[in-house]
Amino acid sequence: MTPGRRAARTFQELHGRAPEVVWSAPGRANLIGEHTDYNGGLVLPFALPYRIAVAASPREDGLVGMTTVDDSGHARAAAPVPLAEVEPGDVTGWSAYPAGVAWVLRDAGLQREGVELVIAGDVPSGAGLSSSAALECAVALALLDLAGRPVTDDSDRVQVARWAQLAENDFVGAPTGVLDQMASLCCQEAHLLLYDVSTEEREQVPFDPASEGLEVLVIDSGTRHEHSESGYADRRAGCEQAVKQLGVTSLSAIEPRELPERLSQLDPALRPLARHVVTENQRVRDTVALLRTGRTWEAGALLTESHVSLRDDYRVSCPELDLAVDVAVEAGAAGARMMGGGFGGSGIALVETERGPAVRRAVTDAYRAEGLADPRFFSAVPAAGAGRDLDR
Ligand code: GAF
Repeated sequence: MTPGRRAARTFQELHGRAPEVVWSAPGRANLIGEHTDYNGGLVLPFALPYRIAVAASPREDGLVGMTTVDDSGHARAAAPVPLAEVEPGDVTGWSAYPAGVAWVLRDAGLQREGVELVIAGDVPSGAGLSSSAALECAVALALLDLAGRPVTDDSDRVQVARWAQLAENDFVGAPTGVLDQMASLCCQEAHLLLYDVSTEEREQVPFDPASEGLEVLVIDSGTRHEHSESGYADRRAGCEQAVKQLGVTSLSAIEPRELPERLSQLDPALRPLARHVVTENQRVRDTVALLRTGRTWEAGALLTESHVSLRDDYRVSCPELDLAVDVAVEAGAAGARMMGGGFGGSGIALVETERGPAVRRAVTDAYRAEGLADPRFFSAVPAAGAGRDLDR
């Protein structure tokens, strides 16, 4: 059963009526362009065929009711939140995401009444595939629809992404960029989304690796290191310091040719951060140029360069992701890299479809040899972005 159908059915069972609206939003993979978003740079994500769906109807008592339902039909309700009074810090755990979105829309003057939400999804959680951004986006779209402002126009989606990011930054308290929300809202089937965070320019880049005998293999390392949140916040703060020292608008305003001179003006501890951001933006441009000319295989080398930069300069990888990347490349992948915030989660490898099973086996064997739990794999095909869930 799809998440949308499960959410709608559970809503009916719990509340004795059909939900007024059902919207869903996907998790994401990012081909390349990591830790560039909050530096005003370039990202190149695509939507995964895994989604979070939200079934919703208004409630008259001013409360935000939130229930999740898992694939075996087990429902779990969070304590309802009073919309008019809720403030950051009041809600913790998973329900902080939907409550945060309601809070943002309340302050924007768009959410005036209570609401009942039932949430179902199949985005693997804790795997760095943006299940939380998918949840925020699906909730935002459902609430806007109930408020009489259904989002259909492509241009409204950037605003929704900003609201969802605000919920995550200011209500949940995670200082993330806008990559995940933009991917969930603006990606299209069979395309990558090239997004420039500074200019807000967007472009859909056709992406069909299967037509070149290739696949994007997602490797879930099954690990999540404790310092992932503090590590992310530290890197972000380091980049902000570098911006101040250089007097630039963002690290992405630095051209690759000015990099050596700019680095020499920086505190040595901050140089690797700036180098990663500037070179990563260039790798995104180079990747798009290769894809546009049907040279997808060659883009693999850029993925591996991105990994090396994230590992050595930005220092957000971890031994489990390094192992997956090294072994995938040794086993014949065109390239591989860690993906997302880092310190655990998933990596991706670009592989010839017929070599996929050998790459999976090699990575699994290497994990076993290190006494690690088996990683999980899936072949990721670019799917549709968020929308009204009609499949129910
Ligand atoms: C996480 C964040 F949520 C994104 O905003 C982005 O910074 C990413 O890490 C790194 O590219 O997914």
